[in-house]
Amino acid sequence: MRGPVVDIVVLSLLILFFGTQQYSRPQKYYRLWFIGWIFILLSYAVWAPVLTAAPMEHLQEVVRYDLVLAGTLAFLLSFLAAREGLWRGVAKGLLIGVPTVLALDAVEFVAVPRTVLMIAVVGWGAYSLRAGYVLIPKQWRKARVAIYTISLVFGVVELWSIWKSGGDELFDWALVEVVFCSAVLYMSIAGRRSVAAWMGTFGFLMWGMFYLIATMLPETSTTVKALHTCWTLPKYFVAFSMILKIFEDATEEKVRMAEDYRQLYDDFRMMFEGHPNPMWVYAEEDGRILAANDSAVSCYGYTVEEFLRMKVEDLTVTSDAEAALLEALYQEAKGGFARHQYKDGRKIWANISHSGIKFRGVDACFQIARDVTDRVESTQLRMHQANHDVLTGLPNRALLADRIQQCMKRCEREGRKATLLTIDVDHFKSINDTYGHPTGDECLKIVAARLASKIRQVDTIARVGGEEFAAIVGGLHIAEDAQKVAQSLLSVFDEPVWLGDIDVSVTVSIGIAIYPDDATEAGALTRRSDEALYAAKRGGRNQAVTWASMAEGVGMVKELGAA
Ligand code: GH3
Ligand code: MG
Ligand code: MG
Repeated sequence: MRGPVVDIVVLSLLILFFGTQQYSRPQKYYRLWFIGWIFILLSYAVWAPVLTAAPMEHLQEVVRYDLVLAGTLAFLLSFLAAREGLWRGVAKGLLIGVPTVLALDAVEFVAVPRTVLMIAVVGWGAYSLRAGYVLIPKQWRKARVAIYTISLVFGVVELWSIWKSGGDELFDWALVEVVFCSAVLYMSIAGRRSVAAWMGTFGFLMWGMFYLIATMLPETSTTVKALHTCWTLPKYFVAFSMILKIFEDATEEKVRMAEDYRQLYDDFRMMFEGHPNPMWVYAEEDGRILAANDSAVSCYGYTVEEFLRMKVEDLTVTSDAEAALLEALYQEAKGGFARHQYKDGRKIWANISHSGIKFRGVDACFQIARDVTDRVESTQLRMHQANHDVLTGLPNRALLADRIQQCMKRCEREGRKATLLTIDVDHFKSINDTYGHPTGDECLKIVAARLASKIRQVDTIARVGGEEFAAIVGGLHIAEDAQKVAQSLLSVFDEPVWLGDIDVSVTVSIGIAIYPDDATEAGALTRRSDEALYAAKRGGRNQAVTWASMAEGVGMVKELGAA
């Protein structure tokens, strides 16, 4: 065995290290270092057995040199690994390199004509110059000049070596060329501030110098003998520099990531602080506000310190009847609505978007509030308009229909009765004709207000036609209660209606239908109530008639005194 086993063991460990690194890291050059060290290890393994037979010894020599060259080429390429077009360049290199290497290998066994070797060397040199031009980044100006110089000088030296000795030392020169080029590129890739770069450059230079000296001096010289005792040293320098580079990369990455995170944090902080809408973060557990932005401070009127002492529910007005109503209306809307109160007491409608987050290690909720008071109020107005009469402000026929249904259901549940009263102003046409339409309108408003004053909040009175009204009154124990209600409605016109400077005497006629006695369904109940109204009209007006009595042809309820 030749060469210390310890080198092979150490190289194997190195390969293991680079193998794991190239696996777990994105840097492409780690992969080429891994491959490069495998070649170097193989060159040692091939060199280890002592062979004596001439052809085998030559073969061993040739293979060993090929492997070292392949290894150093992998290192050289590793420094250009991030370059685009590298693999195309490598393919072309193989196209020229493989015949060149074969020609150089053949020298060991046969007499290769000088012209063939010269063509191979010139091809190799031309390729190196071209590859250097394409693959070395433009900004590495010094590196380019150095690589061109090395390629040219060694090209000439190699040609001279062929001329002088038939190319015996060609392989050594080619190796020194590749290793020197690697030294130049290592510094370029890692930069002057990298200890790894200095160490690696030094290692490659030393590696090249060892070969250079061994080639130029006779094997028997003491210098060469001394070099052989520490032959692996430059390679360990290179290997150690590569390990160092991996650590440098990791540190650099950590610093960069920390910087990125800081930048990201600053950006988000700025977006939060400067956002035009009020925003805050509160703890999921107890609603404590953990952060609030500038807009929240300026809109809501609390300082940040005050916000931090508050809970999110402190912003909400809870005992607000409207809130419940609109909450129900906007249930489907994303995020929902809330009734908020500013520090100065003003109330707003806020559209709230929220999302769960982790804030300083706490389960929290992030909210954005948009003031949508105008929108909500205009919707509220639109909804009111859709269901109410413009002149009197009373519910219209559509809303009444809804309330009749609700009332009937409630009464059914509670075992109570309800009454539908249809009310029509008597001879209203003549009021119009006498005082004019506008005065007629004023009169209708007063009529509506007087009727409404006798209807409880839970019941409903609606304007269902020109001068026709209808009231649904629930919760009655007996049918006769309906007549009492009708009576109270008739009595509100005991006093004449005062219209500016004229008093107008107004009476109404009322038709009464009872749920569930007269009808159990809204349409029928309405029809019955109408029929009763016409009976009241026919019977002389200013009275209330129940449908039941009408059907029997008796039982008119006359307004006391007025009849
Ligand atoms: P009666 O009901 O007692 O039989 O007599 P009437 O004069 O009230 O007759 P009817 O119900 O048929 O006429 C309703 C009148 O009410 C006709 C119309 O000019 C008037 N009217 C309807 N809507 C309005 C309104 O919005 N404003 C005013 N000023 N008048 C209206
Ligand atoms: Mg009328
Ligand atoms: Mg009418």
